[in-house]
Amino acid sequence: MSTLKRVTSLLKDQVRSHSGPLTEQLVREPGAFGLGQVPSSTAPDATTSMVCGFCSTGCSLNIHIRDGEASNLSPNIDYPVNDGMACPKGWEALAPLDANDRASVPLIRDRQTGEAAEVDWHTAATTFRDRMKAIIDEHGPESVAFLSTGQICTEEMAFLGSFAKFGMGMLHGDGNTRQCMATAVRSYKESFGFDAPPYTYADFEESDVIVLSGSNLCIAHPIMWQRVLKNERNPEIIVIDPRKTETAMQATRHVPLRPKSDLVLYYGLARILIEKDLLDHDFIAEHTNDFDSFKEHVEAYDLETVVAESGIPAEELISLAELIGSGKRVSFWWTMGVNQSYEATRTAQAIINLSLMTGNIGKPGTGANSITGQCNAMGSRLFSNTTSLLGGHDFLNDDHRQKVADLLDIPVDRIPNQNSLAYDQIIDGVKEGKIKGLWVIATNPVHSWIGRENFTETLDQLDFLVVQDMYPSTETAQQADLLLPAAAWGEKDGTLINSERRIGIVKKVAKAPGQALSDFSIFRLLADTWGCGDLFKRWISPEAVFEILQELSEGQPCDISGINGYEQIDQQGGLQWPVPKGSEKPESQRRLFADGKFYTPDQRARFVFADQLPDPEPPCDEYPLRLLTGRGTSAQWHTQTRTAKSGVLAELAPKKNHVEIHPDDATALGIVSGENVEVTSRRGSILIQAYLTTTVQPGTVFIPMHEETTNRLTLAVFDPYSRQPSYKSCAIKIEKGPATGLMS
Ligand SMILES: Nc1nc2c(c(=O)[nH]1)N[C@H]1C(S)=C(S)[C@@H](COP(=O)(O)OP(=O)(O)OC[C@H]3O[C@@H](n4cnc5c(=O)[nH]c(N)nc54)[C@H](O)[C@@H]3O)O[C@H]1N2
Ligand SMILES: Nc1nc2c(c(=O)[nH]1)N[C@H]1C(S)=C(S)[C@@H](COP(=O)(O)OP(=O)(O)OC[C@H]3O[C@@H](n4cnc5c(=O)[nH]c(N)nc54)[C@H](O)[C@@H]3O)O[C@H]1N2
Ligand code: SF4
Ligand SMILES: [Mo]
Repeated sequence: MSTLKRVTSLLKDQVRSHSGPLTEQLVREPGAFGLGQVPSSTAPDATTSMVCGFCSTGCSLNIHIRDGEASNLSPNIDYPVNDGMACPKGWEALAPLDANDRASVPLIRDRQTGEAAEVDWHTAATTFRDRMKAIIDEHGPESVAFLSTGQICTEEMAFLGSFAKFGMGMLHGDGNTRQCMATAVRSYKESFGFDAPPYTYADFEESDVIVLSGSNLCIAHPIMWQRVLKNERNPEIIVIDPRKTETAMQATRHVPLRPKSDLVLYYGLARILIEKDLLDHDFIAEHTNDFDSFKEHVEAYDLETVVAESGIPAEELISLAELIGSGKRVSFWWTMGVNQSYEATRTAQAIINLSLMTGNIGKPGTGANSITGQCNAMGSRLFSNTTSLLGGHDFLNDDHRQKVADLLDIPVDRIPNQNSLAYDQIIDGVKEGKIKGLWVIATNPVHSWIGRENFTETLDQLDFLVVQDMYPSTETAQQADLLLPAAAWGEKDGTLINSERRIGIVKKVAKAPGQALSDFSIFRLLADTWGCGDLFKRWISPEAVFEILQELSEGQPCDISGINGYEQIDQQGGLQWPVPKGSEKPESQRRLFADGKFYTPDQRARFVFADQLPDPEPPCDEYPLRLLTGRGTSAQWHTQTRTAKSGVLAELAPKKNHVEIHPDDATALGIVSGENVEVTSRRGSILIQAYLTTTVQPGTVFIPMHEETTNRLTLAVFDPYSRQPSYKSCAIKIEKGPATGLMS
């Protein structure tokens, strides 16, 4: 019997006992639930293209299908993002699907014995319903929450957020996009009136001056870096990063500022621009508000202060400001070195302010451009129903709630009129025993959450932990009371939105293992079992949900109501929002704000600024070094549940976890390269190999985030506006470790 037939018949046996529209459909149409052949439109031997499911670049990959199953891939040469290129993760994107530890059947874990028993989907879905309902009945809707992701399809995120909040009555749900993009969201909303990254990747090629702040493009977005290299204008490439990263090495200028001195640096640059009158006065007058008070604010950031705090010499600061002020087309790009800080939002806005005051926005090669991280972080920002109500709406706005209720044909009182707790507040809720049921989808917080030294104990306090993942082996899945096995990228249909607002298609080109279902189908099954399937009558397929999202977006800045189904997206090389109804065939590269009109009520951008905040944990006598964390290599993805499954990628990754130390610090500590050392923060201690390098400044060290132990050290502090974790700084000490053993 073929695998497909075996799986289908197995599934039929298992769901036969349960009646109900959903499970009947499951038996009738296994394909609709992620089981079955690749799409019928794809011939048994064919090539189809889809966007990559790792990073937010959104490269298109040609998937070569043999005997109805993806057999190989190559980068698409006809896509406006990657022009025929892919990074190692893209080339190896199919490998994680074949891993031998894929989750293929739902599991229920016995807490006493720790043993996990295989169950059928009916048991899994009714267990989910009964245990979550029991918690809600006893402790109220605030006692359950979900933590989601930027790595599933937009339609899936929307279904999850809608089922959880409108169907189950949950009030609290957040996602790993909080760890990643919350700062950009908040700063854009305040400065531009909507969460709207304005750029298109062509801007990399059309700039004269490219300023990269806290962004290691060569490692984290290698194909964006390839776009930079295609720039024929001989651009100045300025990298503002305390480390001499791979990107800094390739740049024309590296600005090795002291960690966490960005705000002072950008205010200082603004002051020089004002002093030297390198401003776009017309743009400021016609399209912005609050410049005069900003000008007053930056008065305090004189050269002496900025030199002292940033460590960048005065002449370097002046020449940097002159480059920015006199460049015709200056683009500012930032990533986690900015977003992940205790004063992240105001820092991002300080960058936005530089672009506004020099009029570098809305024109080719310009912009205040936040680069996203995960393949669908942008989808989650707009449609996950977590921080904002579906389609960038506001839970606190009665008109928005009514509009969404009418469009979805659900009672308005199903839509919460309060904001969800943020990720850290949900975790606090678990610690305090207020949140007793938690559903974790496509994220691995036991590894990735900040300062998580007691995280496993925290999760143990829950009455019920549900994890929905493609592997049962992740650090978080191993703790689950109920594991829901999910189909992965390549095994399901839907859309992802990349960094430049481009909606791209993903397709089912491989069968999910065993009984694993697409996240979409899991949400359908759970909604039906919960008894609220009626609310989601129209939510029958990813494309049907895409249509609903189009309706919800109408009239919003992210209006996509004019897209003619998946087919148009597929044929046109992805589509950048907005595409309102009646749009002409959209150009393949589009940026926002060409008319100088922003999304604020008076259509003007705002200069937003604030005083510096105190560093929550500066180095001190006991912990004299500063720890930075981030991406290690282009072959490693986050907690490595996927990339570790590829032999090729594993070969490209470091064999041992390591801490990068400056030789001066190492000498002072008597440490040689390759030696075991103990790195200790106020929260914990880890053993790790020392790697001596001058890419880090004396007094700072760097540990990649890919190793499970890194976040035992980090300090759980958050930006007050975005509540994004400050992953990139805490105080540590290093001591010589045991001579042998214990190393990972
Ligand atoms: N290979 C690979 N690619 C990825 C990912 C991955 O895991 N692996 N993850 C994706 C995701 S989700 C994201 S969010 C992006 C992240 O992409 P990036 O933000 O580019 O990556 P990071 O290494 O986290 O951080 C960037 C830089 O910030 C610097 N930094 C630290 N502190 C400061 C500071 O105070 N000021 C300044 N200016 N810089 C500072 C660090 O030295 C680091 O080089 O990458 C995406 N791409
Ligand atoms: N110290 C430190 N920590 C950090 C960072 C840092 O710079 N420093 N960066 C932070 C950032 S920016 C991010 S984005 C986070 C990332 O942190 P995580 O989200 O925890 O990392 P991932 O390894 O990407 O986890 C994704 C999970 O989803 C599963 N998965 C993949 N595809 C699917 C699917 O289609 N369906 C389902 N159901 N599951 C799927 C994977 O197996 C994996 O378990 O880490 C954060 N943590
Ligand atoms: S750059 Fe990002 S989207 Fe492109 S192939 Fe690599 S991981 Fe995939
Ligand atoms: Mo991220």
